[in-house]
Amino acid sequence: MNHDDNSRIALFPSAAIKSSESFFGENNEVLLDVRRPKPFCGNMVPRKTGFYHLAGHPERKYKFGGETWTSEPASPECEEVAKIARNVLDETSFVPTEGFELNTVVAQVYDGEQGAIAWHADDEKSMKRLMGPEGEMEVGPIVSVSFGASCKFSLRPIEAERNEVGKGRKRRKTEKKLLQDGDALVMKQGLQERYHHGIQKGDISKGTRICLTFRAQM
Ligand SMILES: O=C(O)CCC(=O)C(=O)O
Repeated sequence: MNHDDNSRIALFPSAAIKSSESFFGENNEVLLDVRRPKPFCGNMVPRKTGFYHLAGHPERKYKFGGETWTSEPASPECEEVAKIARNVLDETSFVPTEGFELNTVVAQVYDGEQGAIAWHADDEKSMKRLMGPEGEMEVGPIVSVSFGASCKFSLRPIEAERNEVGKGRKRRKTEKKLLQDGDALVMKQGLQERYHHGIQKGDISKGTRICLTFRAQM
């Protein structure tokens, strides 16, 4: 599969060649169990979130911003996208590791240009961790598949880097990746410990965007 790979992420353009309408119906009615998180600092959260477990796996919990979601069984459409996510992961440099399986899905539904998700890492305690090259445990790879409106996905190091020019002034360089309908993105093992990701306000185009993120949870 054609993809753009670097040490942190791999992007697979059009991995889900069926459009969002054929996966989710014209009104995305298959993702009925999404809910808007509680207001944060008095502000409405500009997206809705759902959480599902894949076939053959038990119910699990997802925590974000002090809130907990209990998984529902994934819809057949989600299961279909899960196959794509697993295929995509097989195409990366990830070596299949015993006991590591994508088993849950976080769905984010963004209402167009106001949609956003704050800087964060998917590093909850429940995430399955694998041994890293230096002997430390790291969150395993995570695969997201985007549908509908396009967005710029932002990534920046958690630790500030020394700015050689600015004599010790610190900078954190933000990298942005364009994600379009049907694109899959792999956040590789070890990324969550070193980088935050998010989508900034104004970085989603008009229309609804759905992102399904496939994770391995304990
Ligand atoms: O919508 C996206 O592409 C990112 C979603 C995300 O970061 C998350 O669900 O934790």
